[in-house]
Amino acid sequence: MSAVQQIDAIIVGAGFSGMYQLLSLRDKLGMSAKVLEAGSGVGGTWFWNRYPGARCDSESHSYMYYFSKEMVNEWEWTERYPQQPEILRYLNYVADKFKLRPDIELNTRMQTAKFDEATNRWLITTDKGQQYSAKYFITAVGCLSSANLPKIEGISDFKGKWYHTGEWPHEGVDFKGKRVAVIGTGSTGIQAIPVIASQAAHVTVFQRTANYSLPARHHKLSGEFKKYAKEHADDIYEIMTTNTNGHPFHMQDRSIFDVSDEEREKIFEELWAQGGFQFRAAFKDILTSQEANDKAAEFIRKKIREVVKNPEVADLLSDIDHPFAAKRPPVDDHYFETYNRENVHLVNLRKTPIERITAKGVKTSDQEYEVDIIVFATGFDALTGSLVKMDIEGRQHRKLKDYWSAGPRTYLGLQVPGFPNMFTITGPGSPSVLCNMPPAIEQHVNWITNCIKHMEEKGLKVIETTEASGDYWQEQVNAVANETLLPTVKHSWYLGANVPGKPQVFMPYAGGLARYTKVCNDVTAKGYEGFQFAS
Ligand code: N01
Repeated sequence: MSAVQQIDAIIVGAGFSGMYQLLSLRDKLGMSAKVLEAGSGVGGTWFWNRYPGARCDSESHSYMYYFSKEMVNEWEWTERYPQQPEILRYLNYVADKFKLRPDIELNTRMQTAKFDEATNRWLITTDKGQQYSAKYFITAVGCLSSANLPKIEGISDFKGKWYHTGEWPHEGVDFKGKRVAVIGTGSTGIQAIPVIASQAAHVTVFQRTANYSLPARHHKLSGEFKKYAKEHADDIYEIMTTNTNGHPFHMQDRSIFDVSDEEREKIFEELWAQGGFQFRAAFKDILTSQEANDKAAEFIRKKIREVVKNPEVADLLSDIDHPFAAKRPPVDDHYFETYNRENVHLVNLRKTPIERITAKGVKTSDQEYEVDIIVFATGFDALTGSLVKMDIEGRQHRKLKDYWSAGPRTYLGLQVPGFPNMFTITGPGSPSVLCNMPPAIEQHVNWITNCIKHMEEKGLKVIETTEASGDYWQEQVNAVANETLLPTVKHSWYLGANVPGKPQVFMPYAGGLARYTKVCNDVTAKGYEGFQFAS
């Protein structure tokens, strides 16, 4: 162990949130801060998720920071939806432009973070033997970064290669001539399957739950659009930060029942042709009224049946058991069309569940599928997984993983009762995954930075939230979720239901970014209501 280094703040994670938090504390407040990052490069989610077809399904001009006008003008996206390598290039450009690298420790995993009640400081250790004493401890670990590998018996018996999409090898995977199994048809599987199918000899897709997906209609950005996005950056940012999902378009202020059947069909057709999440924003009640949702859902089912030529396969793909967008809807590039390929076979796990992995492949209840490669597109231990994996200890030796054993408890998704001076960027209880992430991250980092500025100016040593605030916020999170159809899906990762044994609590704040921002601003205006300070 090396000597303890005194520092103002330790940040864990060098993705979108950690890098902006570093920049904000260091360059805006003149504080000392360091980012600890387990990966060998910056980028967070976009450093790890390198599976074939990995893209963002937010449009590129909205999937970026807006805090620097110069950067918005300088950076040029090439496609409507950016691919993983382009996003990673962007984040590396940000690290270079703002000279962040000297304060980012790569290949360094935080091991323990313990709050010392005698000094009101966090003692943080790393796997490299470093020790830091920091006033502030900020987690920037992402919401979808702890890979969920299902406990299917026999994985270690498999003689071929297997990969989880969230921990994809940097050198890539050569699928040429290979028989491939893909398990999982969430956003990731739906992005990866068409690309793998175009390279492999044969692909068997193991579907447990059929999923809606919206066409992306990817295209290269025209010079005209790039110019428009730069010239209208302020307006675009205004739209993103004053709506529900942080996207660069507003939800239409009309009910699905305000229009005739013909008019509705026309609107859906136009948005389907346009592609992307605008479809979800066509009517304000798609996610709040089951009857409204049924209309949108039926339109998508009809589209699936139109695209997929084999009626049995079309039935399997369109037999969807939950409301549209109540699980995170994927955006795809010819996903349903892929099932018209000769080399793609769909297995219905609802009828024939996986029994085990064997030396040769995947054994379901009715047959063994021999494959060379298995791809687990099985998602993440979302929102809390990365946080509880870390050894974080607050007041009176309270361990985060114990405190959250019945589900996460936070105030505003920003702080946890009993964990003073610790902030959780996009923590559970904030809009995070229900939003386009960069504006949600900027809002959180700005709030945390302003709070720290306030503390430094007033000479305050400690900020912490209370059990009562945690209870109050949990009620708010549940109440706004219950205004929507989101909690009706019992097998969603929003509830933690995808990880066996995980407590099932609705985790993100479903009230939308604009409403949430107002709540945070009101809390500040009322002298940080719900937090306590000590000097
Ligand atoms: O994970 P998921 P994901 N046996 O949990 C199946 C974001 N994202 O990585 O639905 C068989 O959604 C599981 O089946 P079921 C985005 O927020 C963003 O796809 O549980 N199957 C499901 O089909 C997204 O929502 C982008 O029945 C098993 C799949 O695996 C989030 O990441 C791109 C199984 C997992 O789907 C997670 O998406 C990609 C088992 N034992 C992802 N266990 C962007 O573009 C699980 N499954 C920004």
